[in-house]
Amino acid sequence: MSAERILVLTGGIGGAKLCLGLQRILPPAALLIAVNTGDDFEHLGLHISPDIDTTVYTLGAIANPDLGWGRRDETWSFMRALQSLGGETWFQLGDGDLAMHVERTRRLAAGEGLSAITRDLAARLGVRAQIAPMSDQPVRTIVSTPEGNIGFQDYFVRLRCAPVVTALTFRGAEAAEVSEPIAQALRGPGLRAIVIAPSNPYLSVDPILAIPPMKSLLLASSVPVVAVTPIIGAEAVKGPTAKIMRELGISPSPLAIVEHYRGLIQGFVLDSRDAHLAQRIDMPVQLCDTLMRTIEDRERVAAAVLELVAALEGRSSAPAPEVL
Ligand code: FO1
Repeated sequence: MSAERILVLTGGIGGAKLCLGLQRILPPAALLIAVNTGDDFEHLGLHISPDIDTTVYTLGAIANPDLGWGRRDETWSFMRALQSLGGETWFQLGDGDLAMHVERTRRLAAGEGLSAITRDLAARLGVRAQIAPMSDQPVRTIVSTPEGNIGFQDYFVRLRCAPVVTALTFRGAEAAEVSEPIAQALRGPGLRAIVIAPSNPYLSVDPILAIPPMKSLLLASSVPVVAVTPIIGAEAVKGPTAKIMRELGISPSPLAIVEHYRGLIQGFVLDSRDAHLAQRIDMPVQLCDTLMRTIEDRERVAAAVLELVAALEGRSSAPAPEVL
């Protein structure tokens, strides 16, 4: 079998944009996506998997273009009715989105695994790529703050990332297994490369890497592993990455991201605005405008990733620093 598949490790909105670009330029069945489930939580009696849904909606072309999460052309009758009853409304669930959570929760309660449910729901929504949770077992991101430990969505949505982050832990990761579709891809033939999306390294990618067999399989893999920068200059493209880095005592810069993934990646997609930093990165670097506002932007970043992979193929180790 020729090595054709690209495995992407991703979180929410930024990662989903890259995945859409890849889905558009790769042949069908060539894209497998391992999604962070550390953001999952139980809310209003429902199992909510925000990053899975963001990825499914984006690749199914039904994502809300303004919010990045949730569905386009959404209605909010349920939220209004809940509010009139004095219910909890800090986490917004649109009517169409609610159907996803209700159906997922029903199927989980009936004994189906999250991988199987995700595969089926994504296919029903017209997604061509294969999307799988990082694990079928629960892993929950816990944010430590000076006021105590809080769940991820409490930190991210209810408190709008305001608390200072002193540590992040991934409850359940130690005992979790890699989901079957991802484990099979990492063990078997047919994998061409592994791509770490421009998602938040601390909140979105670290929960994936915190699963011990995932880390071992990634390190044992012989295919190129590359990361796309989530930082341009000293700022995150989106979200609280730079804020969290400062709070954890890390100076926000693409160089810190390279350091964070050291030992795992052999190539790095650096934003063209940071071209002056390329000579300080001791592995092949692909320069690219990594801002993804339009569909063309997403395809451009996806193409840059594949160019870097092509340049790395056949190399057992990275030689001298090089800008591609
Ligand atoms: N993000 C918000 O900022 N506010 C919300 O009310 C909200 C609701 C929501 C509902 C379903 C869903 O799949 C995602 C939702 N998100 C919301 C986004 C989400 O919580 C975060 O973007 C991710 O967890 C971070 O990747």
